[in-house]
Amino acid sequence: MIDLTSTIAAISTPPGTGGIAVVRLSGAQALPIADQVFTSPSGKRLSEQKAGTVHLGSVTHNGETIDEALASVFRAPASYTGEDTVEISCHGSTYIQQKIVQALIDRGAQLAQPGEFTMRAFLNGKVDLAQAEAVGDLIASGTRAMHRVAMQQLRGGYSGEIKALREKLLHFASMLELELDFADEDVELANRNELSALLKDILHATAKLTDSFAVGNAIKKGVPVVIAGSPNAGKSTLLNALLNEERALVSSEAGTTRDAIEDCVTLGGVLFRFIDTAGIRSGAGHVEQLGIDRSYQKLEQAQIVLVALDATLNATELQSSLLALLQRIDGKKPAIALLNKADLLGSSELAEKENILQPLCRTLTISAKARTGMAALEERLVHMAALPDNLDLGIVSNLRHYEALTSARQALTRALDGLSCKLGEELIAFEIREAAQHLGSITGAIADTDILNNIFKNFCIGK
Ligand SMILES: Nc1nc2c(ncn2[C@@H]2O[C@H](COP(=O)(O)OP(=O)(O)O)[C@@H](O)[C@H]2O)c(=O)[nH]1
Ligand SMILES: [Mg+2]
Repeated sequence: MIDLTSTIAAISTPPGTGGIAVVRLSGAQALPIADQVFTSPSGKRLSEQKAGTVHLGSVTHNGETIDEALASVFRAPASYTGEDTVEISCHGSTYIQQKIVQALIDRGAQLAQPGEFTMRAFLNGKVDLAQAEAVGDLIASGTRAMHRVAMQQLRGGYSGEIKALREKLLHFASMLELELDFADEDVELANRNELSALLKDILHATAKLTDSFAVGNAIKKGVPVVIAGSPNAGKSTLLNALLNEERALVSSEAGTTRDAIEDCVTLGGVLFRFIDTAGIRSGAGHVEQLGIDRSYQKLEQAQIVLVALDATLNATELQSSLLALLQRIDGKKPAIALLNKADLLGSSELAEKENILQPLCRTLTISAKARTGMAALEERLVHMAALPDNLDLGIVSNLRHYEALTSARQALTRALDGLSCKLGEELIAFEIREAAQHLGSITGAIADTDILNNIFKNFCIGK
């Protein structure tokens, strides 16, 4: 069970030494506990101070002065957690931080669990569950797009829409259930045409949200860019150049890369996940063939495809190599052909080959080994990964939400099918309630302890 009666304390700033650190204390006993360790020169106790005030004083424990610090006083419900809260800003020595937490625990506080402050904010109705999760995303945001998506979710995002959809579903479910009570009289409280139209609307709205997950997930986990091409084209060298480190094994022996290697890097403010694949060729041995199959799978997941080509090959070989890959992706994904190993060719020969490839696919000339042409490639990638400008509403980046929405869609589809083949109202009501339950799990209208523990265990302590 989740216990809200205790008063919890933790260091809220990152572990280690810093200029200052913040120790947070929240719960019904926050002020009385703080009074036992914090003294103002005026002698006035924190529990006598107004909400939203900050006080300079000393922190003492067992007769020893630990620090000169600032204490901020918040009172329920106007605090992050919705409870009485004291935040002590102290000097950032790890010794001082730990001593202060120890002093608070000795006076009756309990050490907070990861994310417990935010969990309390949720349980006390300060934020819904999707907003609480957004706090974790906001802290983890390393790019502008991640920050924007987390920020819109923190501000309510699609929570309002989901709450409204859920209420409509629950209304219709109860109408259908009420009809059962009048089964003999054959009344129809829930208009079937209206219900069918509503289900279609809701299905459309949830589909829009689940569709946005491709973008949301790319923002969170990096835009997936697959590097594909024949063996020895320089794919692994290119991966290393893009990541600016020696991540993948490079060898002149064909078929060295047999498994996909991937890593993330931020370019121009966008997080990319580059995926190096096994070179695609016919006549490969068994293990290499498994790698090639993986390459095809990875191509499926790609948002952008880089086709590495060895510029020393003749024009016909280059063309057929590029065409084979373009056929694979079937025009479904944006691709860039990379005429690699430019350092080995004269400029006129290079220009000639580039002209041949350009009509098939946008082509850039690079040397992955000498790292030339990389700036133009990066610029192109950033341009291609540009996010929609109307990001501000309804981008789902949270896997839990995506799964809940997908389950809701399935239940809604079953309900619609049930309506069209005139299934009994109790079965339709059951599906509608199921859809409503999945929607409710997103905002936390329905949330059990396991779900909560699962969500908040990934938070830092002190948040
Ligand atoms: N001269 C030159 N050699 C390169 C370039 N890129 C890759 N290579 C070489 O080509 C060979 C195959 O490279 P690798 O990255 O392992 O190719 P992969 O099989 O496509 O992953 C290695 O010997 C690399 O050093 C380049 O831009 N210029
Ligand atoms: Mg390789």
